[in-house]
Amino acid sequence: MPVLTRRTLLLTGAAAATAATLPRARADATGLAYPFSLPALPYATNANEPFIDAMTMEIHHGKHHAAYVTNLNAALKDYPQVAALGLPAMLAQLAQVPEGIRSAVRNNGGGHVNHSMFWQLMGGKGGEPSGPLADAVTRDFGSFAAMKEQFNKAGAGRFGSGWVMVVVDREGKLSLTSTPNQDTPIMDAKMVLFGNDVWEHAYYLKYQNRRADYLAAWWNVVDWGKIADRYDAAKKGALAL
Ligand code: MN3
Repeated sequence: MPVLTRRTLLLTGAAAATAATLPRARADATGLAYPFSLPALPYATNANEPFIDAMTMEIHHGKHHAAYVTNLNAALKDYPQVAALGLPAMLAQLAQVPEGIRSAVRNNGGGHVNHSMFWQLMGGKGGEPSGPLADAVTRDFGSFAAMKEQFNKAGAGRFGSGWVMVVVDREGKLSLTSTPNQDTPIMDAKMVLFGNDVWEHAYYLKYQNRRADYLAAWWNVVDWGKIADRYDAAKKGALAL
């Protein structure tokens, strides 16, 4: 096993300069420090009905997300120096994670951060953002409607499984991206403002093959207050995941 330390990981490689600006994971209720844990849903499993049904939430959170956490902990069991980095730093420096566990960290670590983010943004009433976030949406996408249209198109166009996300930089500039599988923009040292899961497990029980219908319905459960808080945190460099 290569001898990796937080210092050598942070000081080596092309991603080091940007990765060093990412916040460290904290050993708190977010479950983002080793041993990683499944964060509780911040609402009841039926809170997003009728748009997302309770059984989908139960399986998605209690089985799929839980499996990412279990598998990530198992992968890191014999790699305490990697585990000690915390997830954002680990994902931002994947090339330096030992090859034998790199895929497991990528898939399960990505799955853990993506879902931990995803649960936070739902349980809301939809509508539209307000304040500085609304201004940024208009500036960077043209309008709120244009952002939704581009987001839904990117989500529908993601072949197979993955995510559609809006990323934000330290200046508050927004842009759209889509990632395969459980990859996250954190792997490219970018901050995720919000995103939607377009894996079939996120919608198949209710929507079957109609991903576009799921994407359209999802906006009804978005909590724009939570996303506005993430926007403020991102501009301060204080977004935990
Ligand atoms: Mn999922």
